[in-house]
Amino acid sequence: QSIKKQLVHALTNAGDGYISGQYLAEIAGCSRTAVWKHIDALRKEGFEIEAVKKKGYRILPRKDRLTETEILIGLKTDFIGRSIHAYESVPTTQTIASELAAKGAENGTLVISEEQTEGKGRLQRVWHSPHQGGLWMSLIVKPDIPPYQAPRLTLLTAVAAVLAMREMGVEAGIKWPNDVLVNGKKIAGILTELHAESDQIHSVVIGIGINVNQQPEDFSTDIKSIATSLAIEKGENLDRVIFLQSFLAKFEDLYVTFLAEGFSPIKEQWERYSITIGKRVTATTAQKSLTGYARGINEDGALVVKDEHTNEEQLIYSGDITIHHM
Ligand code: BTX
Repeated sequence: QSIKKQLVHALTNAGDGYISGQYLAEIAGCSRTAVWKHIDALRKEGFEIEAVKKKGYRILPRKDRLTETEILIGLKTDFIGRSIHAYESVPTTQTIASELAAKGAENGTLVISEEQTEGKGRLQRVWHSPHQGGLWMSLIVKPDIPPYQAPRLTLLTAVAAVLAMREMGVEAGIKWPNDVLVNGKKIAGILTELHAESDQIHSVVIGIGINVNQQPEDFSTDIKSIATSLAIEKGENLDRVIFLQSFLAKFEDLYVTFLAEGFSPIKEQWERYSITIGKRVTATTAQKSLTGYARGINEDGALVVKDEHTNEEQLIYSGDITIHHM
């Protein structure tokens, strides 16, 4: 640890210049092989260190890193994202967040990782979460609402994501229940997990995956044609920390509004940005499949579809929908 710290210190103080391995070895009081090993360990922690023959090592400025400090500087929230657990690589932030929640983590705790090796979507699906490309995070909230209202938080989160994207100039829309799309392609996904006992919520873990700086070639073949990122849509890379801070602020605003004023103001915004409402859709649930006109959502976040065969309104609580463009 202390050798690593000395190396970082020496490299950082060298500014744009290079430092030879020999010199680093002298400063740290170790062998050149040990220096090399520590440099390798630092790289694994995310430091970018260049090694050039005959010149030595050079550290590149640390930017766009999702560390606790980077996220806290400039964060404009009261409680969302104030307690941060940031990782380089984890299987999934959802499990870590659930464990922290069980141990009494505070309301608004953020778990975030540069990479997830077992990112989860809904219904056992996979969420691709490559290194550096996106924001993979779980928020722990403890709202004083009955458990049946928890799905409203999924809708609220989608609104927060859309507002943050629109602020960056990307015209995102929401496909019921939780897909955030741009030009018909998926840019973000939301997965809400509830920890409750009978009529009492203990905590809600909201998982949010947002594609930020991936390029088309970064997407694996199975999602290449259906996925997009903010960078692709904008034509330039974004600062993930700034986007994250904006998203967290928007989430907090909506969350506070929801608890104080109820779901109507959230529902109104969700419907405004929805690309599902007013369309002919096919809804597929575990029990049935039906086609009809999507009228809106109800207070529980269920999709209201007017079945075109029976002419009756049906409520869809969970499932997937296909939008038919007429
Ligand atoms: P979903 O079930 O609606 O979407 C999963 C589907 O989306 C996959 O089957 C695949 O087709 C597609 N997909 C997978 N990865 C991506 C991607 N990076 N971009 C676009 N499309 C993709 C949505 O589930 C919920 C996703 C929540 C992800 C967050 S990330 C932080 C937290 N940790 C974790 O493991 N999950 C959540």
